[in-house]
Amino acid sequence: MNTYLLSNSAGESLHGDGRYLLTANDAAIWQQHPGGLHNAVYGTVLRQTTDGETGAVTTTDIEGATLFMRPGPVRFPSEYLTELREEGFTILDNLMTSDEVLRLKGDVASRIARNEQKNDGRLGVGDGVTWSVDVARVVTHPVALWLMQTYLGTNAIHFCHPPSVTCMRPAKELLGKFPPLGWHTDYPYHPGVLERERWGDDQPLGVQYNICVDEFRADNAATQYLPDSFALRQWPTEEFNTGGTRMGKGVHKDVEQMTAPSGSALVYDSRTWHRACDELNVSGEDRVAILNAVTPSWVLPMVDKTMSAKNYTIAETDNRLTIRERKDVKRLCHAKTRKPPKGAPTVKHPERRLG
Ligand SMILES: O=C(O)CCC(=O)C(=O)O
Repeated sequence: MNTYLLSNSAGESLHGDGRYLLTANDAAIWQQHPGGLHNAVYGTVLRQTTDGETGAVTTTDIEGATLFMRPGPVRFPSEYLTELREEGFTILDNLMTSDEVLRLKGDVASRIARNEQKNDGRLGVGDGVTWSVDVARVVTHPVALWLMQTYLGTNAIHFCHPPSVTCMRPAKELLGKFPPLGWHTDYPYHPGVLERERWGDDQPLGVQYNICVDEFRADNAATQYLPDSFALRQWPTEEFNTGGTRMGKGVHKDVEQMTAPSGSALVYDSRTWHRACDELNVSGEDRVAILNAVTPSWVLPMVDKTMSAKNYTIAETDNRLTIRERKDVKRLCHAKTRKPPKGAPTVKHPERRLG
């Protein structure tokens, strides 16, 4: 289904009951009907007028307010949540428009133009929110935030490292090889970080939000994963990390790849066994993605975020965001870690590396 999100100039999402909220649930999803924009949850109908000059922005009159319209997800947010709860993984689609994708890919290409590593593996392209409005906008997407907050059982969430734009270079030396290792679960489900006995808690402590700027395909190293492995509640076994990954064979017989359209995101429980499979980028092209490790905001981040917060104070991206997006960048990327609630699991000093 074609859906839309409507927001006010502050960037808050209009819900069918007339409320503007910071995140977007089912009631923030609008569909085009002959009489106007229809809200399936409340039955509300809004008349709309299109801006004839740009054709890009449609405004709708609700009690005199001007609203901005952008494409919404294909399904209702609650459907992604159900899938995430049942399967530990969902693909949240339509988070970036094709214009945003093109612009971001151009920005990434110019930032890495002089990098010597042209093949075999991922390049980190740094703290995206400081140089790209498109990165800041997609990491604060209101449906994604609703989904992750609801899954983690708290509105107080944060990112455990600055949003990390990565570029997977085409394989060359690695072509046809089966490198060992790489299987892991994501932060805070790292050995020595979270008490082992708490990995099985029903309330998850981490969700990964990896935005596929490029389409993730089998031929450009879409992330490998073991379906349903989030339910194992343990670090991958040694044999999983031995002797290279041959999908469909031996211990890796059930391994699949997380294929997803450009502009969508892989959202998975951080306990999912998965691996960056550099050797499978046989496309001859770069594969761009934005990685985010998301937890309740009392969980210690993986890296010290103070320098990133400092850099952001002079970033010109901030002026181009809505008030709501700015506040979200601040709380997700730059705010201090909160105190743990009573009874919270102990999270030890994290390893200083990306998962
Ligand atoms: O880039 C990839 O395909 C893998 C990403 C990953 O391993 C992670 O986010 O932990």
